[in-house]
Amino acid sequence: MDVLEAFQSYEQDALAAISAASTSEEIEAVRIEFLGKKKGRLKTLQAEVGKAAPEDRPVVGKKFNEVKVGVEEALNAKKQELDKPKAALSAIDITLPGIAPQLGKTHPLTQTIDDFKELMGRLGFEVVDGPEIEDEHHNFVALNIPEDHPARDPLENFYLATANIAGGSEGPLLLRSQTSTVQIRVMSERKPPVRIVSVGRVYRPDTIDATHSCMFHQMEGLMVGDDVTMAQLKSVLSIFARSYLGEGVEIRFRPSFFPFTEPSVEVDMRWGDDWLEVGGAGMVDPNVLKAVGYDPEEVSGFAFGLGIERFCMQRHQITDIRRFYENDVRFLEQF
Ligand code: FA5
Repeated sequence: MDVLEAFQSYEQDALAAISAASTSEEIEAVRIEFLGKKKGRLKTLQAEVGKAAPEDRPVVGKKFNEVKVGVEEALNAKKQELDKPKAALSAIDITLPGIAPQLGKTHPLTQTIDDFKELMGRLGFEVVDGPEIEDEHHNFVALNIPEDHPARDPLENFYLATANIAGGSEGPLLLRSQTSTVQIRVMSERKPPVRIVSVGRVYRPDTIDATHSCMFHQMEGLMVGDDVTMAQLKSVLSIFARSYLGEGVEIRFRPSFFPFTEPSVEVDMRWGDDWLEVGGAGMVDPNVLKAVGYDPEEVSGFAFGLGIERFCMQRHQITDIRRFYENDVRFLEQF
């Protein structure tokens, strides 16, 4: 019977095409070709069933249905297989809560340092760097600190048990005890006017308590030029303190002494019922200007050195400086 042969070749062609299809698009093309309602090859076969002799019709009709169902099933199975990635994707439950990645944070002192640099930049001060390992010339001599001054006592400093490998100067090396060293480095290299700040670590063998550490940070400021005055120093420090700590900040300038400034002040801030010293400042001493080759008759300048930790403590109501160095994430993640 010709029609049965036609069924067989249809079935063979269809199954071969189904197994050859490798994408959803291809399997859809196979479906249209072999099972399509309008022009598919099945439609032609169906017409053959109608043409069969009446006595053959039950057999032909049954065979037609078998072939049709077989091809449909094979096609659906293949389609499901090809659609699988999509099915797997839709099995992801997007309503489940996610796992939040733990983000790192900047240390509160680093945040303060960044804020300081930005604020002073806006006031027209250039940010410069200086080395933490220093010689006595930059840490003491050029700063007008005489040999017998208590600040030069070996027990008050971290001297290094190493030869002077820095070059350019004689004598022992130490970890700098103040950022004022950078004043000397900058003025030795540049002609006035100078307007810089420098932020960094300093080291002193102080007894550690709630407001003292043996390693801490300072921001040095220096402005030298024609007619630089104490009034300008006070307004720069007041503007700076108000910008960082808010308009309500209570600060005072207390007469003091530093070998490298004259007159000198200490800067205090309200600390509960008391005051906390946050920095030292003053007009650059003529001896310092001379040591770097400037003429004190021509230029004047002011300088200041602020304790970064103490400003940060003020801002965040931190009552113990040791918190900064304990690496306790419960503390650090609050900033
Ligand atoms: C100085 O270091 C001067 N070089 C400041 C200066 C610069 C004066 C320029 C004049 C002109 P003093 O030793 O007072 O000064 O320290 C300055 C600030 O550093 C202090 O006010 C305080 O805020 C901070 N500081 C000092 N010692 C410690 C310490 N052990 N721990 C934490 N902060 C400290």
